[in-house]
Amino acid sequence: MSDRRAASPNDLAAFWMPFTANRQFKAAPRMLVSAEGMHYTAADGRKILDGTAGLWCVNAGHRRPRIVKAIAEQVEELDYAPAFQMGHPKAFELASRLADLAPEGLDHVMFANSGSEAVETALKTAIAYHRARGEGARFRLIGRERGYHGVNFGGISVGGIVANRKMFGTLLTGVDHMRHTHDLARNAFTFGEPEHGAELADDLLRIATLHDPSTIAAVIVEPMAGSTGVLMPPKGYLQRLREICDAHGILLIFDEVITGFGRVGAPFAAQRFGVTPDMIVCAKGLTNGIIPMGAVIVSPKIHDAFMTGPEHLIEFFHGYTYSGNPVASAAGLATLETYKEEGLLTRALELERYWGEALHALRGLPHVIDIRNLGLIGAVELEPIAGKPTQRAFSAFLKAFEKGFLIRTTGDIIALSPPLIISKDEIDELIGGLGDVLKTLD
Ligand code: PXG
Ligand code: PLP
Repeated sequence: MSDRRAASPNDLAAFWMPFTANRQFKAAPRMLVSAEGMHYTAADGRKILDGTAGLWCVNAGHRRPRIVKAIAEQVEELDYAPAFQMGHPKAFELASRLADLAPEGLDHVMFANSGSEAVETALKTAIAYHRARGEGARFRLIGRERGYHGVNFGGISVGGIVANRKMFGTLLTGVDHMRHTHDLARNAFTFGEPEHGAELADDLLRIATLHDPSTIAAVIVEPMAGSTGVLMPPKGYLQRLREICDAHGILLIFDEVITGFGRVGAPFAAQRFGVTPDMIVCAKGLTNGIIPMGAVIVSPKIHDAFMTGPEHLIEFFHGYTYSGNPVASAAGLATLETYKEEGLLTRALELERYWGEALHALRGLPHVIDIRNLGLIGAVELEPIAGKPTQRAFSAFLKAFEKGFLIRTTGDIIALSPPLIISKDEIDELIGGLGDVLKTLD
């Protein structure tokens, strides 16, 4: 090692941080040094109430003993096993548990190491599935405006967040986008699913007609669009998408990276909304955020289409060095046990009314133009400062951190998604604190 390390102790420059205003952060760093349950501890010793479950992932709260122990024991026993042409028991066990948890009809699991990788896996599987069954002309992928599907090339191509796309050239070809469903004029301040907008699903029909439905492989949507600012599905919208896909042989992929694992009061949003897709993409809450892991849960029709040809040949040329990694698998199993033991996968439904009413009580505070809620998700949309979009919400984020709680902002939308273990008192503390911050905004 060179002595460069000694020359720059704790230098913040080397780490080019993801999705961060690096210069602003490094001028006034916000460091978290430990965590337990509903709280972080900041570098200055303050306790910070976690209003966002980390980045929508720590659904069972922080540093849960069962999960920590499972990881420690797994490292002692088997640190790594090759993912290709070899196996280890826990990956199979976790796949089985995930299949049990998923809606009926989704029962095979592929593993990845993040939501972004799981998205790529699902998109490739969709195109390859059609080709495997002799419909290679179905290559188009349809996403949606304001969709977020991670940051890899497939995901940003079907995604619809302009800032995540515009710097990166031509992206994938053969992609089109439906309109988003956000409609403040008709749906502002709705409690739960909005009444208006099911007809926006017919945009899929328009696009399918334009390209001819026989060229479309799959549609990918977030059942509830999280990253883009919490956009709820209008009543009947997802059902309508399912019907159109069925009528035209198009696969429906739900990206449940955020909505999976109890966030909307059921194991998956598919169950909450009563619509079964052909594939579910998940990550984040799969391991309670502790070890990176993603997964794609697929229907037997998709899996079986690949299980042809000579048995000694690889059926699908796709996978990652760390697909089903032993430590991640152990974390996943312990996480699912924790969710089950504590009833966390349905707890958001039990708290939905209390949570939603607390949130909607912020109506009328300065700059608030919408409040929306579902399960243990909430959003407060602010009127942007003229000519300075994002600044008002970001200043709320900074003030909240100063006051001891963590929120997320995207554009001028404040998003809340606390760990599913949150108590009613902590809901009052979080939303009361947010109200106090909103009153002080310019
Ligand atoms: N799909 C969806 C629907 C997501 O929400 C990804 C894919 C990508 O997952 P990875 O693990 O590659 O990040 C996501 C991730 C936020 C926020 O604050 C949201 C995400 C990630 C970071 C921050 O809204 N979503
Ligand atoms: N790049 C190189 C040179 C590799 O050898 C590999 C994997 O073997 C990868 C990228 C992909 O890495 P991963 O399997 O971790 O996604």
